[in-house]
Amino acid sequence: MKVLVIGGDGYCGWATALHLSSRGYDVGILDNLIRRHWDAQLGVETLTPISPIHQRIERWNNLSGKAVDLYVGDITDYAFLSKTLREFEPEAIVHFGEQRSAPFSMIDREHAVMTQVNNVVGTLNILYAMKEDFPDCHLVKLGTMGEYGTPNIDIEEGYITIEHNGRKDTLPYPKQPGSFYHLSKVHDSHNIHFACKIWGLRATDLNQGVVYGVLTEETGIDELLINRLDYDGVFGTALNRFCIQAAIGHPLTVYGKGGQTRGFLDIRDTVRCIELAITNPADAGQFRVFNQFTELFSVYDLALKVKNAAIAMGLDVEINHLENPRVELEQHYFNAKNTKLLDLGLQPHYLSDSLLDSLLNFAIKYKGRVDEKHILPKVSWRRS
Ligand code: NAD
Ligand code: USQ
Repeated sequence: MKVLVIGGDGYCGWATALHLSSRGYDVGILDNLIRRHWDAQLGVETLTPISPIHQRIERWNNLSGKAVDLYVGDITDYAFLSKTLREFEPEAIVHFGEQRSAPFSMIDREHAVMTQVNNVVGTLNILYAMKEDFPDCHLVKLGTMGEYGTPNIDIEEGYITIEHNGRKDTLPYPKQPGSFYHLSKVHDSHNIHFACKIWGLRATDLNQGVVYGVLTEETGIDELLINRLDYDGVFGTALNRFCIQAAIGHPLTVYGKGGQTRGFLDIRDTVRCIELAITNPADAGQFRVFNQFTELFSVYDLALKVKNAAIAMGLDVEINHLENPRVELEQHYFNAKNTKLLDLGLQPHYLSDSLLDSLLNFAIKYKGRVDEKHILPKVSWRRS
């Protein structure tokens, strides 16, 4: 099967492209490399020394004997996107190619606009290009658990059945996202749902939780295939950041009380979930939603797990409760369903001591590359 991985130079996309390639899929990567540019603009680098895209693809080709096509360009450029699809002729499109940081989207007006234009226009272009030339192609789109926010009732997978004034209907689950980035995902979901309804396209929206870890079977086999691992206050995410902070002896940065609870998953499960979605495509006209996470943790619980694992390795670690730069509930009910991918055969890698040890050791190996001034959060959600 021919699969185009949009955003294939990024954290989830690179791991997924190699996983699919090793499993025999005919993979193309489309990426405009803007993420490397944003890192440069912010003056940050991933913990890991990632090699240039041409070099990492060539290395994969040499080691695995498998070719991966590369298309460097921007999906907000419709002519480029449409030409690429006609050339590659995908049967499935996996769409990771968005601005994915909540803090980045909250820097100022310019970053909010840029995030929403990049994400919403990019996805809308994909929908039009599919409608024009590839109406049978299956779109596997990365959404986020943060589309739902933190409602005081159980979170279903995409839809909820409601009885109101004696009548009953199954409707899209209410959305209460917590940043202009998370809002862009809600806008995408609405656009995709509508396109499935009016044009009969088939799509799966994967509402993914926070991803952690760095090694997958494929990215771990050679240093030139190494994946990015962000630790900075803009692109770094909770568990990955805590492990890197522990490795350099920086107090773990829990925002506020730390009762914020989210869905989490190992990057080895991300790549598997994508494969499961591709091999079990949505029907024509169907807009399918899966919640893609394996476990729920509060931020404080994660910090405690990292602290304990680090102490057992002889590291000296403290937990700091920083003033929360975000506007979010710090103690709340959170119970989200996640059975659809399990039903398709996902066998989760649950967070274990051995994974924490391996991530901590990985962070120690590259700790010389950490620039401490980028650890504390600098972007505030508030007015002043
Ligand atoms: P990333 O920033 O590492 O990768 C995104 C890639 O998309 C980058 O290589 C970037 O250059 C590319 N890109 C962005 N805009 C583009 C455009 N207009 N045209 C072409 N390429 C473009 O992000 P990631 O962590 O790999 O996340 C991938 C997707 O998964 C995102 O949509 C994100 O919202 C979603 N997601 C990520 C996480 C996580 O914890 N990392 C969790 C849930 C959902
Ligand atoms: N947090 C801390 N300390 C930190 C970093 C984060 O307490 O050092 C807290 C945040 O306040 C928040 C929670 O941890 O309550 C998660 O924050 P995060 O930065 O780990 O993740 P988030 O901003 O939600 O975004 C990440 C990805 C995004 C994806 C999302 C999935 O960057 O692309 O969509 O996770 S989810 O959170 O389920 O929406």
